[in-house]
Amino acid sequence: MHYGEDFYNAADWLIDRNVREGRGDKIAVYSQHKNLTYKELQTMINKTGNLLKKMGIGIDDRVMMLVLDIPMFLGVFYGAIKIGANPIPINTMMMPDDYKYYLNDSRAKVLFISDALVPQIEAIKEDLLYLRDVVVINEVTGLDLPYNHLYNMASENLECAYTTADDNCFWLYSSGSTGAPKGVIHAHKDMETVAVNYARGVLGMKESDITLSAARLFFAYGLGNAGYFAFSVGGSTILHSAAPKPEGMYDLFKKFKPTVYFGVPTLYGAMLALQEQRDKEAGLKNPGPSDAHACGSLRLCVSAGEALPAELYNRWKARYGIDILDGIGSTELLHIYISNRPDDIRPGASGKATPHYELKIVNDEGKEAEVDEPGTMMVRCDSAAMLYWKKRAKTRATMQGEWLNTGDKYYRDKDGYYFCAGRGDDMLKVGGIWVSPVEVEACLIEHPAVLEAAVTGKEDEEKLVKPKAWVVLKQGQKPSEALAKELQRWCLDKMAKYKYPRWIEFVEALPKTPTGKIQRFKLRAK
Ligand code: 3UK
Repeated sequence: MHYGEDFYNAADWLIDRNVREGRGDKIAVYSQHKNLTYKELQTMINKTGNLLKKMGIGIDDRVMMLVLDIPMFLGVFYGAIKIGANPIPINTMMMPDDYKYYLNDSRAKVLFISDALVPQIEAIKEDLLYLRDVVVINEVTGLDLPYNHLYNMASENLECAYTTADDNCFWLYSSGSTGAPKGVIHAHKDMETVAVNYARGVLGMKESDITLSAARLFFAYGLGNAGYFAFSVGGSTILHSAAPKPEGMYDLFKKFKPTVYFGVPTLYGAMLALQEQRDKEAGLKNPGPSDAHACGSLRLCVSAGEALPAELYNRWKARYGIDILDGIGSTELLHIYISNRPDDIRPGASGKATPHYELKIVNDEGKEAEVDEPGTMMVRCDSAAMLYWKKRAKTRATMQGEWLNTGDKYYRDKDGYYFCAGRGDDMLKVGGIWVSPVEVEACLIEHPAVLEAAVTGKEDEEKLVKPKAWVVLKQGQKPSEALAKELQRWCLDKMAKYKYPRWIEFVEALPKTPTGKIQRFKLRAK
């Protein structure tokens, strides 16, 4: 292939460059069942890229990925990118109807799916309009036949497609309070922009670092943490396919000795609770950093997805002597654009702008907000998504020329630190993942006993927001503990588990505007 000067391919910069620069024998990926050197990772990517080509996939085609955090995730993701196709990693915790939407909306021609998730698509097989092939992956044995055969036969050599910095590279889906999830399209250069400015610029990531992420690779947060930060500096990453649980995280700390850990507030809370329980059982009176064996290899922790309460930061720091850097990111901006710094931490604040990311807070009059005045956070940077796939109105509302409207309310204090002041819409972040109150309400209303429902965020004992439902029952129905439990069960069965209301309060009526819109802010104030 003869490339022009504008050639740029993300897989070339992140993977092939490491081999060219002599890191071929260095471990790139640690995982439960196997470790991969950079050379082995490159080979896996090349073979997968060649397999895709054999299947008729080429430049600008979409490849959907319903894949757990296993090494082959990287094979498919970068294999697709290398041939100019666009991988679309999808949340593995959703329901069949969600997958039907993603597959038909994106018009992906092929789906790679972890074997454990296959039952999720059985029921929708007949409704898929564009999907041609399904490739099933087992973490240990590899691809199902006949693809395993094709993979084994595939060449270990693969040239990059002639792509450029601005070419479509990958998509991620993001959900809003109303309307269907939006396909967020990122360009080839976006991962490098994030890696250079945030991973190197803020975290000081270097070749000796080993990353571990509680957030899965299909989130923009997890994709950076475990899918490309380490590769951007010739470091190593740890992949684990089990759901992130406190016990499992400590086991991974011990086994793989990460240097940078990326968590979410809920998990930091749960990990501390477990540690405090263990301290108690061991009869430790004043446990502190001196017996911090559990986190001995870490130099830094990161939190994102939702605000990290100062109290959690303080408890973690007191127990382990390690800082947690809270930072805010989004799928649209790809990663963290405001962050605390290792030498400059304000517990309870998001911090200051990532280098080369410009911030502007706009008040209700459309003017730049004063110190301490809340407004909408706008960001100008080079890693912003180009558009939402075939959603023009939403694209226009969010991608406003050079500035991107984050939808977050923020204010800046006199010292220049940025503080999160909630959302402009009613969206909730639960364990770092979006929950739309409208979706939970719609699910509750389907229950035969429910007339109306409203869902708002309520802080639990750790000061982390979880969904609470306010329910108006149909005539003849009586509020009871048992009915509340039944409604929770109903939600658990019909939606991804993290969305169910943790509290149910029965009320006579819901506060509404004259036009009949639920006033969730009035319920929040109750
Ligand atoms: C909220 C936060 C307060 C905020 C993400 C790191 O979460 C990520 O992306 P999403 O698209 O959600 C974005 C929204 O989540 N949020 C995220 N982090 C914080 N609010 N403090 C925080 N530290 O409403 C934001 O608009 O799912 C996080 C890196 C990449 C990401 N995509």
